[in-house]
Amino acid sequence: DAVTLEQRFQSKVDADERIEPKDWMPDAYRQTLIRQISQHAHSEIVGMLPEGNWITRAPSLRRKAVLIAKVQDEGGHGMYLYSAAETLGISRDELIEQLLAGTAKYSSIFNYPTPTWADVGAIGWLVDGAAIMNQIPICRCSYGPYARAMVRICKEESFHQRQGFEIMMTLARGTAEQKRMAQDALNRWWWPSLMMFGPNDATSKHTAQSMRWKIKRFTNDELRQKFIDITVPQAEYLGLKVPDPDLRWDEQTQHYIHGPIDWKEFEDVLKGNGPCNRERLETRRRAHDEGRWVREAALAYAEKQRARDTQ
Ligand code: FAQ
Repeated sequence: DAVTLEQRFQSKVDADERIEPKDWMPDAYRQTLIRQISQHAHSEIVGMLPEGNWITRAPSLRRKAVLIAKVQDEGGHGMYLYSAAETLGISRDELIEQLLAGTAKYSSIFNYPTPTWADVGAIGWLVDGAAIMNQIPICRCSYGPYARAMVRICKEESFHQRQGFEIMMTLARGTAEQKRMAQDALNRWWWPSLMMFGPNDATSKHTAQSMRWKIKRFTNDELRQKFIDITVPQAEYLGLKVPDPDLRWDEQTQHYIHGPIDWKEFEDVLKGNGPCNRERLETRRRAHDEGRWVREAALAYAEKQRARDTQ
């Protein structure tokens, strides 16, 4: 009966065995994974836009080639993750419809603008840095297809983080104007990067259950703290100042203590009122419309092949 199935499922999870698409799983586990994996996939796809904005204006051929490769990687991660979500019984069309209708979430971070080249550096350093911190533990997620997708994605994110840090280093060691640009980008991306990890543990509604299911291996606050502890010394190395007057090292706990996060801003962005929410969705909708003929042509071609094969 159902209780036994659920118990057997939980013992498998407890024993660190992987759950695969054809295995029995509680419906709530399936729905949680569809929610998280699809939000993750949408984030990768919308996440191409802030940096894509700089492809035509990258300051050198090398920077341009690297940036194109990075943005393409993010697109690939999105496709990979849509495939992982599809193993749970939802179609890619349905997921994309939800994104374009504005009913699906994607990461808050991609609703901020990229007015200068230093933003490309700050995104690689901070946003990809935060993404890795969050995603390395997902390589050990209980759901097989998600965990396996994350292995390659993390390797690529790690290269992205390094390219971002290298841009920041070049700017921080450049002219006074370049250093000012790097500092300004850090000022604007720091707090939104901390918000990427999600609400405080006290208000995170899914964490406890997702930890029991080993979809999440650490809480939002734990990962945020790890990110701060690793990133603050990197800012110091760059000679830049983290825009938090309350930030201090705590000898006793061996962690940095940070000032309050503006959760009102986070909620506003989630409600669709961040600086670029409308623009991002508008761009995705336009891309979807403009790609319609490609999808139609591919379908017509597949039809023709099928007709030929069955003759
Ligand atoms: N933005 O109860 P929790 C990337 C929502 S990295 C928007 O704590 P959960 C790489 C949450 O969905 C970015 N919404 O939820 C890249 C839930 O809403 P719901 C993507 C957020 O799931 C780099 C509600 O708040 N990474 O794309 C955010 O246990 C550079 C309550 O929150 C992932 O998605 C937020 N920041 O924990 C690409 C990683 N935070 O669904 C291009 C996988 C929370 O009930 C360039 N995801 N919410 O309506 C996760 O690890 C988790 O889903 C969390 C949230 C940690 C994000």
